Amino acid sequence: MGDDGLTAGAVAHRLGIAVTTLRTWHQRYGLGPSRHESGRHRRYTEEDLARLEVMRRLTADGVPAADAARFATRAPTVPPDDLELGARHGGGHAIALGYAAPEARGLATAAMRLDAPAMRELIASSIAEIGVVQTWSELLVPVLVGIGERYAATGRYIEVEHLLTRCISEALGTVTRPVAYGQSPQVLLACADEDQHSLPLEALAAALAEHGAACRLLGARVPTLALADAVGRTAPVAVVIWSQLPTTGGADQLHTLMSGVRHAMLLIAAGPGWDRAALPAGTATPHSLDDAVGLVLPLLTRSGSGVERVDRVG
Ligand code: B12
Repeated sequence: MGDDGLTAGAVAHRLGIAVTTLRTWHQRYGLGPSRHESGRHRRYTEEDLARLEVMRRLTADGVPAADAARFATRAPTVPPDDLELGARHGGGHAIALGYAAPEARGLATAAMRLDAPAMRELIASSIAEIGVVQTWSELLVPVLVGIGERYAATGRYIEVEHLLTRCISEALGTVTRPVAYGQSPQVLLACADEDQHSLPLEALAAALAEHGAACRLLGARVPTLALADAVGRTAPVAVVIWSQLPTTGGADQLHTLMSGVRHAMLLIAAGPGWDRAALPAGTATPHSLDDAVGLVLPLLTRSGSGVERVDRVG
């Protein structure tokens, strides 16, 4: 923390709680910022943060807020990072993130508390502030990888993974979708057959929307025949197919799909599951969300569909 202290928003991000909760704790229990600077909003010090961390932990464990606040205001202050570390070393309820932004730590904390409103607020405010691509890579991916590793190591926390996934989907879904009057979206997004990992495509749909580009997102587990039908009926200029797992990344489904395509179309095989050596010739394989956006957008500009969209909803 710099000498200036932290704003309420930054503290809420770090602790993984909503700003409104922070305000309530300040108003009701006096757990507010102690540094006063005239002409500026008051800032939270390291000690304030440590007290609030104690408050957060106790309330998360079910201690009534008033009792937790009494304890938190009396407690000797321990830097929050030490508390996180203690929990992790003891194998407690924390997601190990390695190097990650404080915001990602806040989201991980909210996820472990199964605090859906806080998760939604953290993700939505990040999208509003830094956009979908950066929110995906700096906030969401570290926490998704962390929870995946926690699950692999313990076989537990499926409930955390499911609620986190739900909140990410909801927040990505709030990005305003473009409306291209009289024009059909020219991009199709689908998960490979039997693959349930739709979040990366939801991120792509939201990132494209930020650029004013519309798409059709078919979602999880799309059988090859259904995808071929959709391609035949909508003649997209690009199709992005996501495979997360080696078991869903057989290239045969892409060969089958392409054998029926009669128009110019870029096939994009995204995700770590694909058997890359066996993909149909000309298949693009992006390395990141940003890369995938960069592959799709120029096609839309050329074809005159999507990005020259007219209006926005809302
Ligand atoms: C959320 C999640 C789920 C959710 C998915 C919900 C949803 N709507 O998406 C649910 C609960 C359904 C699920 C189910 C399963 N899952 Co899962 N899941 C995850 C988790 C936590 C996040 C997935 C994700 O979104 N990854 C996206 C990013 C984080 O991953 P990435 O591929 O590394 O992304 C980089 C590149 O691919 C690259 N990139 C390249 N091109 C492009 C293009 C675009 C557009 C983007 C965005 C990125 C990109 O950039 C990315 C960084 O952004 C991962 C953990 C992980 N490390 O991924 C496990 C994980 C993928 N799951 C795993 C497993 C084992 C399963 C199950 C088999 C569990 C079970 N026993 O049932 C099932 C399989 C179901 C199925 N048939 O698909 C394993 C896979 C291990 C393996 N390699 O085989 C993982 C790695 C967890 C683990 N560590 O064990 N899962």
